[in-house]
Amino acid sequence: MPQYPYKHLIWDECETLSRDEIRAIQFVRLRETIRRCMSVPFYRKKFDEMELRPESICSVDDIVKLPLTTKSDLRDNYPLGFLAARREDIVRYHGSTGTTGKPTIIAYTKADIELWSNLCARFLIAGGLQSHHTVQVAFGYGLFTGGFGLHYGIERIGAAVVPAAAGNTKRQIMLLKDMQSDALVCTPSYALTIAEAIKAENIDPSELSLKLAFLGGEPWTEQMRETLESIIDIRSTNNYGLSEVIGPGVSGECYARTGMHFQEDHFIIECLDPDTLKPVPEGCQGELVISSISKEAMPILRYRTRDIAILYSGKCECGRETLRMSRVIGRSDDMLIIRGVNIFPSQIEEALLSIEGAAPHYQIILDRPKTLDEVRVRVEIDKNLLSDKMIDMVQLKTRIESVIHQISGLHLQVELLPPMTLERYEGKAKRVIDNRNIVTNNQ
Ligand code: DLL
Repeated sequence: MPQYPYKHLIWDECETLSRDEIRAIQFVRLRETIRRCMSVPFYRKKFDEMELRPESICSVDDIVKLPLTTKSDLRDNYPLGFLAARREDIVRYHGSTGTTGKPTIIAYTKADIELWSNLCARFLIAGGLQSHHTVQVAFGYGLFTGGFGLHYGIERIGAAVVPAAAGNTKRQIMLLKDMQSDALVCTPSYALTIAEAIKAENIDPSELSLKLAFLGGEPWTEQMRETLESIIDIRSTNNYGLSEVIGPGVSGECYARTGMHFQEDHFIIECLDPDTLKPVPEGCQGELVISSISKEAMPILRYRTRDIAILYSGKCECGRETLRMSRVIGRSDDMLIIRGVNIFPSQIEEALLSIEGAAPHYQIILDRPKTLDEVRVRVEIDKNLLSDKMIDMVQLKTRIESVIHQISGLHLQVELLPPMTLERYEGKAKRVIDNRNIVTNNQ
């Protein structure tokens, strides 16, 4: 593995500001963001109720005086209630899945896209990408922020993009070989699938030029990284983000891989106890609460990410002094990430409820036998729907699978069960059995 001189792994000078300089920038941008948020009815109402003005914020620490924002606040204001810019100034929309079939819509102005491209460029450079490289993007392109976000970051650096998009593993491998791609961008589980297919096809890794992988969008472990890097000789880095805040580019590992550096000149990070909503001491697990302080179209204040992680401070050998986060250790809600797609059990329940005779007793079983998530939805059906005709049962199963697909965008395998098969619970029903074991360590 080549040793990179870290001084070349900085995209712009703001990345190596001192803590005091970062705080000064954060203060100015936070006040400006509050001013901008006054045009959003949701925030204006909250500020009025709390008698808050931009002048009430006298330091970054005063951020705790500001209201929190949750996914359901965004949902209640679907699609564009959080817009803080004129509709004609919007140049792009993306979306993220939620508890209902409707996504949360995120809007970007030209300046937001510019900012986002730079944020992605920063973590790509930090992880070793260079302008002469070719990068294969195997993320979905569409409402999901992964594909376009990374695509623009790569172009910003001046590297070449192969926009392969997600899926079709054979074609991914062909392109990796034929285009001599230096880097791969996708979810960690898909990277592992590609690596295992390379191994299964007995392709000599020396036929590839792959040296780097930029992986994110879902939880993964150090073990997965080791397996991946034992199959193909690459250096893989982790990157984190979420649509509501901007998309990928909120934080990312540098080549030293000592946690994901937050881009603190554009985001203010808090780590709170999800129950008391009080800050946890550094080094302890808590829920990340993130404010975006440079966005125009949809700035967001104190967004409860529901992602549980640990924050670390201290200067990294790469020269950055920004806060770093551990891997995402878990969630403070019940959201599942299946093959990179966010889904709530309630979405599956919604699908089942729409079919007479299915539900209310169901169970979602998640496994990762190899590298990709497999999901079985076991559902009890009403005795009136039971039939000894195979065709009836197959039709019912297909109907349920297609409603789940319509609501969640995922093809899940449905297993029909006779009444009273599933265990009954006296307290909370255990609807989800997650055997994937993907959140085991936290570096
Ligand atoms: O997944 C943005 C993204 C795309 C990040 C590509 C990195 C690469 P959403 O679809 O809104 O946005 O999902 C956000 O995904 O709250 C986390 O729970 C999870 N997540 C994202 N990155 C990581 C990561 C994108 N590196 C949700 N490790 C977040 C663990 C991650 N979980």
